[in-house]
Amino acid sequence: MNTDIRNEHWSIHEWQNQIDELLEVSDQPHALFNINEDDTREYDAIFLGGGAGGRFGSAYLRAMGGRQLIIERWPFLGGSCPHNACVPHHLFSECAAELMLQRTMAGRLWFQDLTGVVTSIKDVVDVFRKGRVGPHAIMNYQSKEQLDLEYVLNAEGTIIDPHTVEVAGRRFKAKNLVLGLGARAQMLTCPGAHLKGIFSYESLVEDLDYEPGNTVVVIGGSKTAVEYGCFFNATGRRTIFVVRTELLKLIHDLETRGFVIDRMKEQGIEIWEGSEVEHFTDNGHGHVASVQIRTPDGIQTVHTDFVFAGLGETPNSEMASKVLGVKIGAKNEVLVNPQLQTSVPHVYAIGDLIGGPMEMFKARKSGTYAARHIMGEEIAYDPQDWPDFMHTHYEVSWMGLSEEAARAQYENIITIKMPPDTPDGLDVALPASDRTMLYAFLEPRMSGFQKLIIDEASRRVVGAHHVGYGAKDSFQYLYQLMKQGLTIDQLGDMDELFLNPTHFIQLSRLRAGHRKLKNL
Ligand code: KPC
Repeated sequence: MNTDIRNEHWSIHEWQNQIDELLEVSDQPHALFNINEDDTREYDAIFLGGGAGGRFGSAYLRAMGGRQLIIERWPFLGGSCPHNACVPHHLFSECAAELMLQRTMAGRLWFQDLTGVVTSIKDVVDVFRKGRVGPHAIMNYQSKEQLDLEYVLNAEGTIIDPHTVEVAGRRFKAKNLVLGLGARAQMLTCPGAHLKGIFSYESLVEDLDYEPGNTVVVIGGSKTAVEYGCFFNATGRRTIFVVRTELLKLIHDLETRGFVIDRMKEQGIEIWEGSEVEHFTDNGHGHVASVQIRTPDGIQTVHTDFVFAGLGETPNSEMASKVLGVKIGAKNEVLVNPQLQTSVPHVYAIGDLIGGPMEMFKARKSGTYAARHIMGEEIAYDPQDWPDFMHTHYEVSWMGLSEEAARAQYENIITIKMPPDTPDGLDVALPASDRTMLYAFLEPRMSGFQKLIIDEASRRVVGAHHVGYGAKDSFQYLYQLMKQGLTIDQLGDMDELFLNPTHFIQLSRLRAGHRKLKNL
């Protein structure tokens, strides 16, 4: 069944009800067509996939006067972010931060004693599952009523050729095809990996239908594994990370990484590095009962009914490779040039489909850059470096060089740190700001860590690192300034919103008067 919704003008709440219903009956084909049949122009582009890349690319192309069409298999636009990736992970990370505060302050002020209390994982997953159609509905409403985009939802598009896609019994033609088919969670392959109770970020929010027991095994040592693992730990469960090499290699600054890992260990997290899962055993009903793990000290068996695999993602490049013959890289990613063009004329690829970094900014930017190229602009996009972040129980943000890389690259490096290097170590009441005030006063070693890295000769900021809360927002702007050559003097001349999470402006001002810079 297909429904023409061009003349429907649903409110966000009405959209929520529609999406809820369509998600409930996902086995019955029911496409929603929002096509402007009055527009007789040929489409400039079909965006196959309505995630962040397809949506932003479409909006940009439409804004430039072009005609676009999005074809999306889910009943909503926005892709994996609001459905099973960034949005749930931020919800879980916020819970981890709240629970760590609650547990740390237990028995003091108004905080309840949570000693021995294990809080529900399933309840939080249910909160997400119930609420996620809210953002979904906003994406659909905004795209139709405010951005005037054309789209087909809730139907899988099939590529016919570089100019043609078939969806729900109709064929659409365009001058160009933009592939934004996303990526999927990498699966384990060892014996028993098919058992129930072994989750990825995708299956967790779809399939969790029981309350996990008190032991969790997390496989992987990078962003997804750590972000979910810290939440499970914060609920009061024994949490073991099984990491093939080392934990959190993506945080290059060793001091920052050390602070992050030490605080994870303080929360009771067990980190088994140099270790790999050999197999899982069945409890007799198709559910995981235990995990056999090869560690540097021999085989260990952990009894658990709940395993989380955070192994990274694989681009969904199969259809494009098979039907169109687009060239694929070693990690299954569709290869593109700086204009986002694939090896096949008139076929572009954007977002997670083109490989790492599988981050929102790249999905959105690559979509808009492809649109601009299609509309005749000269552009080049090469996502080489970017400000980055992740969550443990804290928010960790970084940009530019690590201290080690900066020292290798420049003759003299100056650092400005909080807490400073003193015999007191971390046990001092700074940094302190929003969401770290209670730690600063009651558990100072937990109040965070921050470091600014400056090339002495040019006085330029070349790196910054932050563990605490609220710095992500400043880093996305600070990074632009850093790329433009921001000096310690210019940073110190800014007006800070006191108390602010990074303290960098005030500390730079204290040192900026020195012709010969010193550490602080
Ligand atoms: C939190 C949020 O922005 C919802 S998910 C975004 C999807 S999109 O706007 O298409 O990048």
